[in-house]
Amino acid sequence: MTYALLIGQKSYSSWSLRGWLAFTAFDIPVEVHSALIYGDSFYDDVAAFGGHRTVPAVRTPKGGLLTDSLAIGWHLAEAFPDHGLLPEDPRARATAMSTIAEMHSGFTALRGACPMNLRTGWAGFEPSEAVLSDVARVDQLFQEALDASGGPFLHGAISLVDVFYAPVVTRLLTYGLPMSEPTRAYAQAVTRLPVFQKWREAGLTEDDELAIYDMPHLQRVPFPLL
Ligand SMILES: N[C@@H](CCC(=O)N[C@@H](CS)C(=O)NCC(=O)O)C(=O)O
Repeated sequence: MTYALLIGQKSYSSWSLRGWLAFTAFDIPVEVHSALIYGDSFYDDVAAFGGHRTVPAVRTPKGGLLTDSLAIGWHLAEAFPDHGLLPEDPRARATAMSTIAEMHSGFTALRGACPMNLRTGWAGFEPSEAVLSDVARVDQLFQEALDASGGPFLHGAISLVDVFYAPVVTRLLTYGLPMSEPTRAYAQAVTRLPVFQKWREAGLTEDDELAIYDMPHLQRVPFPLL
């Protein structure tokens, strides 16, 4: 028995991207199943998998069920302690856990105003004060971690923190949000990751474009691959 993971559309489901990267960025085998968010049978498909109304969901080989990306990350870090999901150094590990939790429960203005869309970038987006405040905090977290680790990822080698912030990085890029130079270099490291590129390219071929993700009054620009 292996892990089974249920995800939504790759171009649009930011929590699914996190769930999938938590396996694939660390070479943990997983069988991937899909359900269409906004499709007529979405909730039935999630229930048939064993989940409850949202993706990602995971069935563990021992019969456990994880219905939340944070639980998936913590579970895999515990089950695969040698795969580098969290930094070894206790101080960096504490910071990493806090940074992940801050993302999971926060940045609501940024997340609300700038949905993840891996197909399209938007020119002319005017961020509110609340969005700019979220972006400034993200930049601060990135700069502090990169200063301490030396990069190229937040804690040196890729870890769960990068997994949780990958859809934040793409939002910075696709909505043209302000970034410091270290954050821009970090964004490049994330978008050049082969696992990220694999996910994005699969989304471009598999997913229908969803009009619900259109940004009225903004101009479409190609997705910025730095
Ligand atoms: N807290 C959850 C959030 C999951 C979530 O909201 N997923 C979205 C897709 S990105 C979803 O399934 N939305 C469907 C709905 O809420 O109806 C997690 O971390 O996994």
